[in-house]
Amino acid sequence: MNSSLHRTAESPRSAPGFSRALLSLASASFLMLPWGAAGAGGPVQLVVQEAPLTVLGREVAVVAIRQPDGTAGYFPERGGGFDVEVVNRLRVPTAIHWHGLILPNLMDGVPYVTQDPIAPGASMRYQFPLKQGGTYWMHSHFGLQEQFQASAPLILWTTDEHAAATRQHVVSLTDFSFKKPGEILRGLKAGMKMPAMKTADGKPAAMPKMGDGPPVELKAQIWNEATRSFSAGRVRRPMPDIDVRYDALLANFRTLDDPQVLPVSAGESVLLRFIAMSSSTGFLVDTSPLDAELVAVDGKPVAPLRGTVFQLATAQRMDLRVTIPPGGGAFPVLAQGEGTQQLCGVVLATSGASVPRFTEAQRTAPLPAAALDFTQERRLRARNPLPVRPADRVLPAVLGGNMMRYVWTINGKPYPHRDALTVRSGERVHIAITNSTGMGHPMHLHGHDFQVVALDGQAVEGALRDTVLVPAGSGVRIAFDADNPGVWAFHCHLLYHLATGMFTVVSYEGADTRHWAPEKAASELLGLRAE
Ligand SMILES: [Cu+2]
Repeated sequence: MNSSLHRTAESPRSAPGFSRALLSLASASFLMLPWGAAGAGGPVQLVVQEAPLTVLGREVAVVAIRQPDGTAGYFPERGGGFDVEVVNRLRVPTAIHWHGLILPNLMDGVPYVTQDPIAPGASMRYQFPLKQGGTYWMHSHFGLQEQFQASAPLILWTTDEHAAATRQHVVSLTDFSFKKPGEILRGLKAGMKMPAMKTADGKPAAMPKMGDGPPVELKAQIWNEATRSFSAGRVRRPMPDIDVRYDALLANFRTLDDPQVLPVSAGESVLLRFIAMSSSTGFLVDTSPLDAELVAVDGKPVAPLRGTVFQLATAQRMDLRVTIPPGGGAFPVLAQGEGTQQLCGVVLATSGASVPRFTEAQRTAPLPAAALDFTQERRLRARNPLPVRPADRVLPAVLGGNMMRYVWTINGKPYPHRDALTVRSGERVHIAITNSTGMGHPMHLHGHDFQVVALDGQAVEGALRDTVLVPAGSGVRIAFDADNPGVWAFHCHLLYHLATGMFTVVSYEGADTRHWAPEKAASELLGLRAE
């Protein structure tokens, strides 16, 4: 079925037959147009509005973040800086966060931390110099709104990013439920986690813990020392603990029964910018039969790693370079949801290649995907690591939860509270994250690049990131320089964990805390409309 998120209701181009062309607009426009707003006179408008999306034959209302011409997202040149006016055309408040950007604190877009929400009909301007290049994204940070697909690409162009490949495409990966997010959350809180977890008489089954279940056959990413590359492997492990089951996974907002076909040329090198915009799903991305090279994570370059299977946790990004064979053809690139057999994907196709439809059987993976782990993380090396320096401060962050109440915690406390992780300007800070729960948590620090410096107690000179997965029972130590004063969100990026407490702030001594109002945070869970 055609999904039509990028269609503008007001636009004459909204005729259904044009939706395919418009869907590729986000990826095509920045290749062909001098998109920089610099000198164009004023900010680029990003309108947050309801939009129709057809998923599996059913039309639903979602939230789109689009420029007036229908382009989803924002593609600034670094030299021109960031200059956006967010216009709220929803019937509820919103706030849009620029995920991964190093920016002034009050531009960060987090309601009740760095600003008040943007009221219906109101707008807010965000203007600051850009310090980074690469693959980033934007999403609503207001309540559970992100689950309404309120997210979009944010590609920061630099000379290096333009030069990375002559052909570049964005591939956004997300999860979709016909249930409203409020309903999903109420279900989680009621302990009625997912249909598969009900007993035969319909009662909720006991909460399984990671490692509790019997080992089953799963698809996992494995590292081959002989070829020094990643590939798919069959492993026997317990099923990953997944707490939200979705109706579909979407790649560039389309299901696999009508995937987006991305144009490529025979023999050319293509850069695919993957963004995990999902609310609660991690992915195994499979490029086979094409070999790929992982060249950046979270927008930041890494020493290239080859393979056909790569891991992408919720809210992370990765840039994969693939080379199209000289003979051309059609090449599916698939993403499978962690702990599921669900697939989504795009097809890279040379001109004139026949693009076969995915049969019903091909739209479901033969084996569920194993839990994401350190197989890939442990081999990542930052191209531009932090200068070597001892830690001035080590902050523990113990991830916990109470499954009977569906409450998630950092250092034993569910947000909201006023116990910030405090740092002082000029310090090298480590956060030692340990995960005492049975689920993996993708932890995101706002406003800073951090480096992964230890995995399960073993020192690594790992990747620079803004989001790192801490698998069940594991530990990750991250390092960053406290050089950007403010009050910065630090949280699990699984939406229902963040909404039920796995959230805190890193606060600089003496920072402007006027917008930080934790007591208001949990009271505003509205998404598309008042539910
Ligand atoms: Cu979490």
